[in-house]
Amino acid sequence: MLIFRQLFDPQSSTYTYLLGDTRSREAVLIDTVFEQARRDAALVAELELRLRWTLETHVHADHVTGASILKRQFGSAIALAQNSGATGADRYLAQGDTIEFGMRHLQVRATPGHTNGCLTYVLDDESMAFTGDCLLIRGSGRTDFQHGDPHALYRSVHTQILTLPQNCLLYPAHDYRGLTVTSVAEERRFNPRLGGEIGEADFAGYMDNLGLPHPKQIDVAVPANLNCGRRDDAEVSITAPTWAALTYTFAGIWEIQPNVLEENLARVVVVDVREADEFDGALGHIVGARLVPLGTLVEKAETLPKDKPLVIACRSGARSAQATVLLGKAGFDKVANLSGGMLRWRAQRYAVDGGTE
Ligand SMILES: N[C@@H](CCC(=O)N[C@@H](CS)C(=O)NCC(=O)O)C(=O)O
Ligand SMILES: [Fe+2]
Repeated sequence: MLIFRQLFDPQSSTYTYLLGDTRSREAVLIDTVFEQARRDAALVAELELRLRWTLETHVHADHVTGASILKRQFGSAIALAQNSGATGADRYLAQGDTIEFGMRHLQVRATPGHTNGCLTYVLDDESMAFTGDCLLIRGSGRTDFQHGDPHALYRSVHTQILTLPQNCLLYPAHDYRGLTVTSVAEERRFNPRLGGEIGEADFAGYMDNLGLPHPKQIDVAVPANLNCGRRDDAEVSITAPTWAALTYTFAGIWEIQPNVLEENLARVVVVDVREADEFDGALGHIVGARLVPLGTLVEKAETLPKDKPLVIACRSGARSAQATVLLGKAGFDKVANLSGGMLRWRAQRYAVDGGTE
């Protein structure tokens, strides 16, 4: 069985794909985005996967890859095309290579044209293929920089992609209209640049007249990606909070586990966002916690300290998760949600004021 997720970066309209083998839990990510590495890492952790590889379909011009950050976190190996000109990868790929994850694998096809180092990854049973910026949904990658060549792209599409089974699903690296997936049969019939009877010269004529502005990030992205996403400038924006060992969730919330809160109780302010009767009720409350019911949190926010970390608690961890969002908007940057709320805190037998056994 296969675990499959399609993830989206709205800034660059990039799709990142997660593929995992259910049995061994080994996984690969295709085309990660630097700014989304934390999100991707959270999903890998929540699905209890072991990230073996981060794969690039090419050296991207519009965003920096998250490959190096993910390698630091998971020890995943970085792979991209031999022809990409990139340094610092763990493996350089060429036509016919395979990337294994558990009992599954991806086959590597060289599909140059958008860049000279573009690859398409085809799943072992040919049910899906990841075409990068070679074939886009009803479109194609541009061919006007990074050694792009419309003739090469035309041949790549016709010999390596449209020859796959008709019902093979095709997943691109980008879509600028929110379209998510297509198939070989569809693109053979309906691709306005490459389908039907359109010939190589027709395609080249089309591409030579696209007239697109260069990607906004190209001057940052290409040098960083030529070194597999290693960069100094943005390292700060991706570092985790240091005041305690927090967990970032795929839902987008920073959480603190009960045992970590217990160790840090003296250094944080616990804000309990339940109602007063719950605060004084059967579950009790954490020693020293301040009661600020969720409905009053925004108006009372200015009474909370900004220099100390805030840990937000409620019954189950749901209302407090929303409280962390509201406090984030109110300008608090050291805020964490107590994972599992008072229910888990009590289940793990940590101390409370009040409450019943
Ligand atoms: N406006 C985008 C441009 C993105 C762009 O040029 N994308 C490339 C892929 S890296 C492409 O081939 N686009 C094809 C198209 O827009 O039709 C940006 O600044 O990042
Ligand atoms: Fe691209």
